[in-house]
Amino acid sequence: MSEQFPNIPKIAYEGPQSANPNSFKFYQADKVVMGKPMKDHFRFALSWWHTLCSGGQDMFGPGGADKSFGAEPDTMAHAKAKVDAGFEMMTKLGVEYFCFHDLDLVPEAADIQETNRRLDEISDYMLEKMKATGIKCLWGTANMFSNPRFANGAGSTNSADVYCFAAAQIKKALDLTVKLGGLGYVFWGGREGYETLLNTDVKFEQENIARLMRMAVDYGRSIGFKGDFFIEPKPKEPMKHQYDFDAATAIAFVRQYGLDKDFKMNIEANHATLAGHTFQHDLRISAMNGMLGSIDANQGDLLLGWDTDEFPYDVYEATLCMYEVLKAGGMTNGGFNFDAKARRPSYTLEDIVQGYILGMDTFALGLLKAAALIEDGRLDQFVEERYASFKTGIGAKIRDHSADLKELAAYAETLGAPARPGSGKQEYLESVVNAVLFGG
Ligand code: XLS
Ligand code: CA
Ligand code: CA
Repeated sequence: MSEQFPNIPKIAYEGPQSANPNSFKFYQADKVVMGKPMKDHFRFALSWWHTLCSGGQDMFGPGGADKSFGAEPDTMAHAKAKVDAGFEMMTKLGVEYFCFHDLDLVPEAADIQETNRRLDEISDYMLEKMKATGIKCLWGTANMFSNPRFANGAGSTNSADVYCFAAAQIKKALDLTVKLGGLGYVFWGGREGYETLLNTDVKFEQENIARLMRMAVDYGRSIGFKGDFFIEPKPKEPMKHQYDFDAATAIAFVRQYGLDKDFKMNIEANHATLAGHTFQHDLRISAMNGMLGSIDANQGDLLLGWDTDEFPYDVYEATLCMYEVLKAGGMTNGGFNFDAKARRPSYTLEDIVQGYILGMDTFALGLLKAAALIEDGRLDQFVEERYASFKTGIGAKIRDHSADLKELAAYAETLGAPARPGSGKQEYLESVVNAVLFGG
């Protein structure tokens, strides 16, 4: 089998001074940070769809990236060539995991039996490669949004037949995830949402999504899937209203329908910002609810306002992300999937490799700086002191539920002029972040 990236060597750490574009400047897989090697903090994963399938097309024209990998597109030979290329790229980058949709792996056939046969064939081939390289599966999922049959959603469709088709895809995607030893199974809302209330029964649609998820959990557990199910929130695109808007909405959903023992959140940076939040916000909301499951590591462009899925280079964002991850104690079955693509004008395979290098270096730097922020301790200390009035006296009584509204009102009457809460010191704290990031 011919090499797909003959000009790309195994990517090694050469340090920040290196001028070699095909080297890591900050990512050192085995460097121990806060008690764990870098690679174990991350479990970096390759996204099959962006990396091996998409040619960079947009609404105005086809992409310029050639993803044929020397084979005729839409054939099983091409599916295998993508496996070869993917494993070559992961091996060269030291990326130890991958994520996939069922239909990233093989072309969809006219009927589900033939599609499933193709999936069996390709997953046998992938298993061989996994055994030979030690590369593992982070999570699997089903593409229930591209085919026009899913125009009105999958779990939220108005058609019972389409709903059953979605069930068949989920069943097979779970079989594949278990076969490949995947740690997680993702539900991204896809087209689970609506365009207009004039034709939509929102309550029924949400109940139906929950029923499908419950069936997926029951089936997954029955075939030995021990990992986590993830919901990946996104506020819009492709639908105007997506039901899994953000972490808070998705957490409320899994609790409402009794799915919270099996589901956690897969937080994507670009989806959080589309929801009008920071990436850090959705991570915090997930973590404080014990639901920080996994991360889709990318970034959006705030000037554009759609899901641009860029390789992350913003070190501030990566630092604040890693700050949340470290404080949460890491993720059990999760990792950092680069749901990211090179820009359309960056159409060579080398550009993609360099996208991964950029993303891995950005997060490595983020990890180092987040660890430094925690070690520095000033942020933690400030927050601790900010709420100190709740540790003693009337504040302690509020915390332990031993005071009622009358007692608080009586206490307030003894205070005279209204108390002020103390400065939030945001500017000072931001300067602490800068000092830790750039102070050497
Ligand atoms: C699309 C999503 C998708 C999920 C997996 O916006 O990011 O790629 O991660 O279905
Ligand atoms: Ca996205
Ligand atoms: Ca994603």
